[in-house]
Amino acid sequence: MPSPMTSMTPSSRLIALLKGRGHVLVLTGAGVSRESGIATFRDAGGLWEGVDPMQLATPRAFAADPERVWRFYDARRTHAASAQPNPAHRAIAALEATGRPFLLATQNVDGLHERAGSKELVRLHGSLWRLRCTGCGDEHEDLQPKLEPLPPHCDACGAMLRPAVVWFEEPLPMIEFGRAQSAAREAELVLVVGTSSVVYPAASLQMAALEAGAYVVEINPEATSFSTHASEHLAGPAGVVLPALVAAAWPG
Ligand code: BJW
Ligand code: ZN
Repeated sequence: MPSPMTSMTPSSRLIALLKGRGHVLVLTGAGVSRESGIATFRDAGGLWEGVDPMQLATPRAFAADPERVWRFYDARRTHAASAQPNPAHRAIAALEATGRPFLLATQNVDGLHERAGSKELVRLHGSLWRLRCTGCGDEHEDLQPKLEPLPPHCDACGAMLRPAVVWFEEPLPMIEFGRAQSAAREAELVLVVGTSSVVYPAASLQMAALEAGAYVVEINPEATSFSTHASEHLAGPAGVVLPALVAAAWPG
């Protein structure tokens, strides 16, 4: 396996692919929202620091202590509601707006891509802004950050509501993951932005794209478990690297 080019400067191949008309898939993780002030999971100071994720992000944890799990998600809803999309979210929306075949598959649940204007988007791990009933299965949008009292209950059947996010040991939404897999097979260019690439099956998409022949570029200030496989690694924050890529491909 050849080692990837690690650099702050995009290659001429990447700029040519950006200017072209081929399918583009963008895969994002928590790092893309870091510059909006939203913590990642596994970096220093991240959401999992000093916390066992299995005590917060599994169906078993929710069954054992729904109020604790809800306090975690309520705090994140409150924080995300006051956060703003950053230049990385906007650059991804600008790339889509060039009108080429495009898909954004995000692991993020914060809603910042949508607020930046992304339209062709699949949410692999659900949304902080959707609630699902543990009794009747009804799912609906709820944009108010603070839910009182916790845990909230279903108006229709009285059972507990849960955040419609994907916890460990739960399957990803089939249609959304299927769209991302198809895009990984068809894409000419894949940008993997701000993810540690350790959570499966989301992290299988970048490998699938490589195996199908795509040029796969990782944008991350740190090396990850995917870096040695990437066709190119741009070592910098997404909010700097992505706007620079857009400016390089479409000057003026
Ligand atoms: C910057 C930056 C800047 C910083 N700019 N970058 C093998 C195959 C399949 C599954 C498994 C497997 N091995 C184990 C599993 C199970 C498990 C798994 O993957 N575990 C691993 C951790 C070992 N997977 C699952 O359980 C999944 N489900 C499943 O497999 O179901 C099977 C099944 C089938 C049929 C029936 C039943 C079951 C589900 C996974 C769900 C993950 N959920 C979470 C929580 C979501 C809700 C919430 O938000 O609370 O998703 S965990 C958490 O990790 C969250 C994230 O989306 C996900 C990924 O994290 P992400 O985004 O990569 O963040 P970080 O913090 O890890 O990385 C941030 C990166 O940003 C870093 O690299 C920084 O350097 C970088 N960065 N600043 C750019 N400015
Ligand atoms: Zn219900």
